[in-house]
Amino acid sequence: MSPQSSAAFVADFRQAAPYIHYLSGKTIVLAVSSHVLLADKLASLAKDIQLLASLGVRLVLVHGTRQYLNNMMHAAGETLSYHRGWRITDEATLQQVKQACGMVRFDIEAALSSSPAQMPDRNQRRLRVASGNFLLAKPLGVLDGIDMGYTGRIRKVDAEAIQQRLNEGCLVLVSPLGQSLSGKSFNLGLDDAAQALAVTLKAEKLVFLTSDDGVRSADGTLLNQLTAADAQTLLDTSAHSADMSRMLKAAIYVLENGVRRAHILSGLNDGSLIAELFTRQGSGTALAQSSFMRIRAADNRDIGDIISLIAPLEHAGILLPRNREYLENHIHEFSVLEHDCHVYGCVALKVFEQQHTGELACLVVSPDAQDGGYGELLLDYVLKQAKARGVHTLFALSTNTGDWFDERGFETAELSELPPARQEQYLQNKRRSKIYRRSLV
Ligand code: 1C4
Repeated sequence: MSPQSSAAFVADFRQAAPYIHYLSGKTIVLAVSSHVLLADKLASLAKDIQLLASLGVRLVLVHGTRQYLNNMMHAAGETLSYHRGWRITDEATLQQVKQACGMVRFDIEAALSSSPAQMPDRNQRRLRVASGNFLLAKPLGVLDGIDMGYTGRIRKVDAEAIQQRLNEGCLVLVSPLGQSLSGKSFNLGLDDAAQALAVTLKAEKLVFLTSDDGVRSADGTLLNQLTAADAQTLLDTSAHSADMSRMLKAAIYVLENGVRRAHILSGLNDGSLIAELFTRQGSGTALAQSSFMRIRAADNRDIGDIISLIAPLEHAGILLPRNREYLENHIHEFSVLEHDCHVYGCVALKVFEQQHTGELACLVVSPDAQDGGYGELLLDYVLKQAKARGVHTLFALSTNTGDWFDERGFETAELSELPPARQEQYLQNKRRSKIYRRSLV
């Protein structure tokens, strides 16, 4: 490996590491559209799914059938009928749906049975697939005078049975068919089944793998991240395909019902699932109930992350040394910036109440997230915090970040302007840091 590609690999691996840790033991529902399954992408998708399983992700895969059905109906010279976006399933169509489900299941099971290259012991660690009567259905009934036949809605998800299979290390494969208590089968919508599974299983994520790259704005720009409120506005204000509207509605529903993230991405691009789950920029659209980035007060659970951020800079002499004990005693002064559940930055505000002054200290943004404005956001946050606490002058001491403060409204100050306790510490540590001041009044 060349030094350049080795450095790129190390950077990518470092970026992925927190996501690997975070997803291990979590449940993800993958809703795979039939467009993807029919586009010869199953083999590469199966490799990515096996990789996820090998990292300890609990996987439930629910598949679509529409393209298979369309092909079968086309070959028979027939067409499918829809009403209000729902397929009308008569007796003959139900037989076709069952056939399509059978074909898709066998194809998926075969693809997932191939020996994954990344498994150390190829025979023992083969991914096992479990299927079953996990979805209890009820008929949709008569809509606007039209008998929807064997089109159904979810009545109940047998979460206990699915969890049992997941605990055994299986991937659970679910077809969009449900059974009623009277012993009949009903055809279900992929989005309907996927959202019910994600909510009932308290999944971490619902991921739609589709033929679209993700969600696009009215001007066609691919949107990497959306809040549920943004997604609702998009649904209300711009036109989308029927499939995209259904996925967006399902995404909003699951986010409102406890699922942390929904993702809509292309299943046609090789590796898109891995890029979406293990990189900050993703490959499609990630949706969350509220903003992905937030700055919040730190607590003791953040100490490990803060140490990881500051340790290299302490060794380089850029920051003052702060050990775990110090952090435990002063954690109330710290704030952290987190994006998508990972801590990417920290800052502390020390207030000297008698002098109405404060010090912005321990300001760090993780090297893989620098130059993206996080430093500025942390500064703004501390400025607001300081004002709210009656600080008139905010200081920052630095050996090498003077220009950064200069460009953000700070000016140089004298040692004598610092509160006496801070002057004493300054003289003791002999760092001869530059002192910067910004007036807040
Ligand atoms: N000097 C000048 N400009 C800098 C710079 C530097 N050292 N580092 C980055 N920039 C520029 C970038 O080139 C970029 O410029 P551009 O492209 O916009 O023209 C811009 O800043 C990026 O701004 P941003 O808002 O995206 O900023 P981030 O990259 O997100 O974060 C940090 C900026 C400086 C926070 C980040 O680069 C970082 O973490 N650096 C390493 C740690 C560091 O230097 N922190 C500043 C500490 S000063 C210490 C303490 O322990 O309390 C020491 C106290 C003492 O007694 O000596 C502090 C406060 O923590 N003090």
